[in-house]
Formats: sequence, structure tokens, C-alpha cells
Amino acid sequence: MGTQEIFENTRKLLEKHNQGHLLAFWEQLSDQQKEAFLGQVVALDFARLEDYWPNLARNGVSATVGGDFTAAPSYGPVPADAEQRDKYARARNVGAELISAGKVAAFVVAGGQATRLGFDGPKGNFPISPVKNKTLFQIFAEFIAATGEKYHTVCPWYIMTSPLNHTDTREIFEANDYYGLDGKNVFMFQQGTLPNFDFEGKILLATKDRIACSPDGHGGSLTALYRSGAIEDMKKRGIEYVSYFQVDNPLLNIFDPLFVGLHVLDGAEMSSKALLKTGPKERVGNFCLVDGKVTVIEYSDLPDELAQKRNADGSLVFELGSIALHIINTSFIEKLNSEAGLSLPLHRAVKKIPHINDRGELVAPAEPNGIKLESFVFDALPLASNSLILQTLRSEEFAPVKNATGVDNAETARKMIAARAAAWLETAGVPLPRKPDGSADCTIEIAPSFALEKDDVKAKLDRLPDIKPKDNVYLS
Ligand code: UD2
Repeated sequence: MGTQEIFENTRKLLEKHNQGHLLAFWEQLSDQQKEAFLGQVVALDFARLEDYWPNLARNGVSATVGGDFTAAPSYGPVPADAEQRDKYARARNVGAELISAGKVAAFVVAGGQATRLGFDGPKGNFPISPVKNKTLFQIFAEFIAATGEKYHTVCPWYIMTSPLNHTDTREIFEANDYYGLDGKNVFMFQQGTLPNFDFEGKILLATKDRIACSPDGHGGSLTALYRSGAIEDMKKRGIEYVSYFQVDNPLLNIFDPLFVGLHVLDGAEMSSKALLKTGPKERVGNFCLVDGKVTVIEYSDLPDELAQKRNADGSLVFELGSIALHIINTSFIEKLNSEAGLSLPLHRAVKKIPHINDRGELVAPAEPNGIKLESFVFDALPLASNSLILQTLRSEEFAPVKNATGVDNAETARKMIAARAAAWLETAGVPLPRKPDGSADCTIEIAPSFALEKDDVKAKLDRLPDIKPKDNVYLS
């Protein structure tokens, strides 16, 4: 088919979908631009385009909140009774064996824009550790390397970027020599994009020859893992479980044998870690059971009266918040992609979207002018045949770097990293100088090579320096 014929077909298709305006500047484009532009139009997934509008007009929430749903059950951060103590011990062993056998891979979603943090460049390059100022990427890389050492194995790392930051991310890894990891075991791939719309449902043009697009949300990772060949690579390596995490949490335990073990013992396909929310409206997803299926309802979608609802003992009915840590079976990801094709609900976000107007002039809106669509990975939870939730402790595993100021900022995260390090040392019996308010009067940073978990500290006690008030101590 020649370009003219492709153009005619495309024009008809666009007009059918009320998007004919996209060709307004066609005659002004060079042949090369025309070809590239047609490529973008063809990639629009017209089969799904029809589905976009209802999602644009109203928010595509994760589940029918008005329906019959209840709080989701969970495993506590510590076993509830003797039987559970036994199960946790077994789970730890099973998890450790699977990690040792190289069946678990790390997977970070790092395609977001870090707009709230106001940081220029991939968020993973944000410096955060309290003494050495290591970046998020470096902390994760060292955690992965130290896990390999501890379990005498290789833990591959899959990294999802987006067209917004792929080249920068790749360059950062190369400039840092993959933080000591073997580049062969770091698999970087890009997520897909979705077009941006105005409030009438018309797709916006970024330039005369480019459609305005944005990353398709972390839910896009489930498709991107498959399409990029990452799942194929995992299968070759014998990986059966993916430890999914976000780029903004320096405190997480990427390879938690208990979490992996419980997931496997319970025959789950996709599991989650949760913590008790700080209050009804903390900005984390809420775990619920909808029709017996574990489901996450994002904070913005949970009606106020439900968010505020309390049990007789005063605790919140929906008290479990999602911190976006999941174990996902590679076979589940394959199944989602190979059945009728994965189609997670699309959530809308009203944003300021730079674009060109019908005169071809660039507009940088001061107010929100359009809609971006995203899918969320947790919308795959109800599709899993079984899904468990394991509670963890905020002080142990959640210090997200989200905002420049206010809650969850870099300073709060730094303090939490140091506070956890101090708590680990004290649990191992190391006395630390304390301020009158009880907080540690020193700043400790524990490198993953020193300890991955609290219990690892005990074996290193002979390597500890004498810690005096105001000291900055780095343990590696
Ligand atoms: C997310 C969760 C929230 C809670 C919280 C914990 C959603 C909608 N909400 O909130 O329930 O678990 O995290 O910290 O997820 N990303 C991509 N591609 C994209 C969009 C995002 O890779 O297209 C990555 C991003 O780089 C980051 C993660 O997804 O690692 C989370 O993105 P966010 O900062 O937009 O999520 P947030 O804080 O609204």
C-alpha cells in the first residue's frame, strides 16, 4: 500500500472516531514526517479508542464502590498464634529456597515523571541516603547485589522506564557502571503510551507531526513486561516470581523470604504488602474484598463516609493501605497477556497538557485543559485466582519520596532510613546515644552489604565502631 492509500484509510478511520482534526497540518509535513505521523496514528489502538470516551467522561474507578464490599483479610506483621508462627517459619524457608534457586527477580516501575517532587530527570537518580547520599537506584542495586551474595545466586533486575526517561535512565546506569551489577542481569524496557485528550474527547497534538501522549500508567507494566521480551528472558532464566516495587521507596525489602514464601504456600498469583494507614484519607490505595476478590480502591475513589467508617474498637474498617509492593507470578502475567488480551480499566487525571491549537500555535496552559489516562497495576489483583495481603510496618518498609515539601518528602524519608538503622542496631543490643526526646543522637546508614534485614545485624557486631553523640556512621 502506498502512503496516499494509507493516508486515505487513516483519514476515514480517524473521521469515524471523531479525530479527523489530527490531520489538519498534513499538507505542511515533509514526506518523512508524514510517514512517522501515520505510524503514530496507526499505533493508536482504534479497537480501544471507542472505550476511551466513557473513561474520559467519568473516572474509571477500580471497582464498583457502591456495591457490596468489605475489608480484606490479611496476615499480620507478626504471627497471630502458634499455628501461624509455624506457617511463617515454613514460609521463610520456602521463600529463602526460592530466592537461592534464582526463581525470584526484582522489578521496578520507574516510568513516572516525578512532577510532585520537582526533580529534573529520572526519580531513581534522586539522592536520598542519610550519610552517603546514595541515589534510589544505587540503594536498589546494592540491595539486589547483597541479596545475590547472601543467597549465593544471581538476582536479575527488570526496570520499566517510559519514553520520557528511557534514554536518561540508561545513561545514568551506564555512567555509574550499573552500580557494580553485571549489565547482563539488568533488563531495561519501555512502557507504552496513551494519547492525551481535551475535555471534548479530541486527541491533542503536541506538534504538527506528533500526537500528545503520556505513559500508560504502571498497569502498562503487565503488557510491557510481555511485549518487551522480559517475560521470555525470565522464562529462560527459570524465574517464576517477580518482586514488583516503585522507584520512590528506599526502605523496601525487595527480596522478602516471608512474603515470597506465604505467596507460594497459599498458591497465590499476585500478592500485596500493606500497612495500617495513618488516617482515613492517607494517599494510598485501600484494600477491600469485592465479590470475594482482593481489590484496591485508590484513596481518591473511596467515598468519604467509607473512608471514615470505624469498627467498634475504633479502628478504621478500611485500615489497610497499599504500598505498591507485589509478588506476581510470571505465569500470571503471561496468562493475562495471552488470553483475550489485557485490558485494565483506565483512570483519568485532569492535567495541564501543552499542545498546539487549530492555528498550529503552541499553547502552554496555565490551568488544566485535558485528560491523561492511566491503568493501575493493582487492578490486576481481582483477576488473580488467589491473592494474599501481608501487613508490614511503616518504620521498617515505607519511606516514600513523593513531595518537595509536606508529607512524604525527602527529609522525612532520610530520617526514616536513619531511624530504622538505629532501631536495628539497638535490637541487636548496640547502645546508641539518644536525645532527650528519645530519638537517636547520631545518624546511621546501613548499606545493604552490611544488613538486608534486622536479623543480619547480629552477625556483624564485631565490625561496629564506638558510636558517639552527633556521629555520622556508615556501615557497609
Ligand atoms: C501510588 C499508589 C498508591 C500507593 C502509593 C505508595 C497509584 C495510583 N497509587 O501512589 O495507592 O500505593 O503509590 O507509595 O499507583 N509509574 C510508571 N509509569 C507510569 C506511572 C507511574 O512507571 O505511567 C511508576 C512511577 O515511576 C512510580 C510508581 O509508578 O514508581 C508510582 O507512581 P505515582 O508516584 O504516580 O503513585 P502515587 O504516589 O500516586
